[in-house]
Amino acid sequence: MSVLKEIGESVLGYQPKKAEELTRKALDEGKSAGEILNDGLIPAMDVVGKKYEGGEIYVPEMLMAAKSMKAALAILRPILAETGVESKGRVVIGTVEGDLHDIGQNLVSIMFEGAGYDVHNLGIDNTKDAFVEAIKETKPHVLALSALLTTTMIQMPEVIEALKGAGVRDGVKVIIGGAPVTQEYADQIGADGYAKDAAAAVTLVRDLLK
Ligand code: B1M
Repeated sequence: MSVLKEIGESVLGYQPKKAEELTRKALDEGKSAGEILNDGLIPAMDVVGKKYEGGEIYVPEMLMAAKSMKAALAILRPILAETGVESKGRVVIGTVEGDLHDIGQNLVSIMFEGAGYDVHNLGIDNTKDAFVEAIKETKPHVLALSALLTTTMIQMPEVIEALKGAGVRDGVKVIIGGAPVTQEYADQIGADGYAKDAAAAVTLVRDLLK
């Protein structure tokens, strides 16, 4: 079995320690961080999602799979973020209120760091007021909102309205992402852009700040 497949199996087997060891092994074998992510970790998380959806596994298993993914990501973070370039701009990122899924947004955050942006990661479950406060304090060029649930994506327009109410909407580009979110939704709620994944988020921000 290839080491990338083994990494996927360690996520599916809920083995954080093994995921960590295998990630180091894959790097030693010359695999790139991108290959480990795109051909090992992310497809495994997709399988985990499908198993959950099909009632084959429950939240504790999903959490252990997430832990395994995070253990591997901790090793990949410095490699993905390796950069010598000066800051290209400031980005504030966070999941919206009620949303506890942080793996994807951490990945987006790492990719921004790697592309030379200053990132303020607010973590999970941010109220609209927390976003407004962060915008006032940090004065970012971009606010990136993440939501993984159909029940939490509806917080995104609330955040945009709160920014307008606080008079800070015009000074910041708002972009959105996360599995249930689409370009159509971004247009509908008046966001400045939508990115389907971490790489697309970097391209989007580069284009928006041109
Ligand atoms: Co949750 N969960 N979960 N979960 N979970 C999903 C999202 C789900 C699709 C599973 C399923 O049913 N198939 C489903 C959502 C259904 C829906 O609403 N449509 C679901 C559910 C239902 C739930 C609970 C309600 C379960 C329950 O308690 N009954 C609960 C809700 C908790 C809450 O948030 N309030 C819950 C809980 C959890 C755990 C805590 C156990 C755990 C999260 C742990 C953590 O993140 N620390 C978890 C996990 C792990 C998942 C799955 C399996 C994996 C998510 C993940 O990390 N993917 C997920 C199923 C799936 O996605 N396959 C599922 C890997 C990650 C790299 O991808 O997050 O999509 P992703 O991020 C991508 C893009 O979306 C994009 O770029 C990222 C990288 O390329 N992106 C952005 C994300 N944010 C962006 C921001 C941007 C741009 C791009 O800024 C502009």
